Amino acid sequence: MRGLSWAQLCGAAVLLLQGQSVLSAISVEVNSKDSLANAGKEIANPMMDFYKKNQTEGIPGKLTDTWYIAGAMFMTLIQYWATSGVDSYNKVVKHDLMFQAGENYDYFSSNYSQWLGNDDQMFWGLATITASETGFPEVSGKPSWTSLARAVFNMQVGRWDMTKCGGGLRWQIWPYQAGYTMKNSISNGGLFELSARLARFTKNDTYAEWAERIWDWTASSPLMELDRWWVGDSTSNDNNCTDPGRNQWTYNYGTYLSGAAFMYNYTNGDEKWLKRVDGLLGSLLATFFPSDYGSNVLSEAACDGIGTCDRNQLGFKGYTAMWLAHTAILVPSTVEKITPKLQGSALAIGKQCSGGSDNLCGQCWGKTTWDGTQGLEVQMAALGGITSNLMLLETKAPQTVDTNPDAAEHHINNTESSSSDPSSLKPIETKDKAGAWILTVMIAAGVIGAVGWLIKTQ
Ligand SMILES: *[C@@H]1O[C@H](CO)[C@@H](O)[C@H](O)[C@H]1NC(C)=O
Ligand SMILES: *[C@@H]1O[C@H](CO)[C@@H](O)[C@H](O)[C@H]1NC(C)=O
Ligand SMILES: *[C@@H]1O[C@H](CO)[C@@H](O)[C@H](O)[C@H]1NC(C)=O
Ligand SMILES: *[C@@H]1O[C@H](CO)[C@@H](O)[C@H](O)[C@H]1NC(C)=O
Ligand SMILES: *[C@@H]1O[C@H](CO)[C@@H](O)[C@H](O)[C@H]1NC(C)=O
Ligand SMILES: CC(=O)N[C@H]1CO[C@H](CO)[C@@H](O)[C@@H]1O
Repeated sequence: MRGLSWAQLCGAAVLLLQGQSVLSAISVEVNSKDSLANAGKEIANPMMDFYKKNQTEGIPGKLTDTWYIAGAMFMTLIQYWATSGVDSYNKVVKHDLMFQAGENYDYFSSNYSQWLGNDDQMFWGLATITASETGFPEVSGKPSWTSLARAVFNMQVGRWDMTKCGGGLRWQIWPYQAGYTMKNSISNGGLFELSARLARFTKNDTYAEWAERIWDWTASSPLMELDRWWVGDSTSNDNNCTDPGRNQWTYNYGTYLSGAAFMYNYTNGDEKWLKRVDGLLGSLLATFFPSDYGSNVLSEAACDGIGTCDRNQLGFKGYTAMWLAHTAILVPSTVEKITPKLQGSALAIGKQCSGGSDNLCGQCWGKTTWDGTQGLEVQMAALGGITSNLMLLETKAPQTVDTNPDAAEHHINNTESSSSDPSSLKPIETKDKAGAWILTVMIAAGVIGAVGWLIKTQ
């Protein structure tokens, strides 16, 4: 049979595929601010619809069954506004981000504090330092965004735990929660990143000293292996933190990488931090840009290809993309490595966001058609991926107090930080574990009131 050649057939198939994706995908030109800003809007609009529908408690900034995700979403929206100029979401972000600071302006409202982990509170800290770095408008009559970030920092370093594993932050805050017996990377890496960003923004060395301390402890623990720049997920306090949880997540690498990038820039180019940036960047790129998707598309490799990411995991790629962009900006020698990876990811996001009539995004950016997932978290991740490319086009580096004096740090009085001073807690010995457990719960109850029932049930 003579007819169409293979080349013609393939050409026809490609045309057909391209035709389909053009019809239903979001158009993305990686070197055009306008194109990226528009793509961001197309992604953020449905995200905000999910946000409204999900505020089922009717409380601003409180999503059903989760608290930190709204904070992570505000972080993403602030970065998007700063680089796109699209300010249509600012009013709600400004109001709801401040609202959730709570009665003590420390993102530890008694509504939620009895079940929060350190990583939950940390995300709000990152949202507020992002506000300071981008010059997001302050709320008059309220503490500056930096002051809120500082309150989170101060509470968290107050929980630095010398009773197990020579230091580190526990995952959970209260002994009655299972994660209290673990130290994990996102809590420690998140506080490391927050410290580094506070240091660079405020130029206050207290934060830099803590960044050094958190890095050094992490590197001495099984959470990080420096010889291969490997970051694990968690480690158990029993056995003195000798066993790492081996799951690989983008955002664990992202926090340590971006924190190291802020420290490199803050120290005006300390070689020590450059080595850490280069090491972690190498392993992040090797681990999370799989060749299956052409090596330039970010993947939550443990779950997005098989479609099993949980609600939390769906969001990680967006944060990681923005932290990669920070790295490219603050450590100029990395820009050539990072740019093609973020550009490839944005192009892939354009194709993946092709679900339904309003181009909903799915979870696996490496797949060229919508994979069927929908919700606030996948929209947020896609917005982060687009925003990371806007950040690369932005000529202004993250600000400091010199250019944004309105966001200077101030002290906020709050009662919890003094009463949770860890030096007032004795190390818990095995023999008096139960007694100490109840004592600690009582201290907790004294602080937050809401856990009184736990003692009664003993
Ligand atoms: C705490 O819960 C109360 C009662 O539902 C609500 O009115 C208040 O707005 C909540 N505060 C925060 C910070 O979520
Ligand atoms: C526990 O680990 C820390 C560092 O991770 C170390 O400094 C300490 O000596 C260890 N303690 C024991 C009893 O092994
Ligand atoms: C630096 O930050 C620490 C921690 O928030 C604070 O206690 C100290 O007062 C700050 N120093 C200055 C000069 O603001
Ligand atoms: C810090 O970041 C700025 C902004 O991108 C950059 O111009 C500067 O070169 C960086 N500093 C170092 C030491 O690389
Ligand atoms: C903070 O607490 C200190 C000591 O209790 C007090 O002197 C100061 O006035 C308080 N500041 C504010 C703003 O409430
Ligand atoms: C009412 C509503 O939209 N609920 C959604 C809140 O968000 C979760 C996670 O994305 C969805 O599973 C719910 O359907």
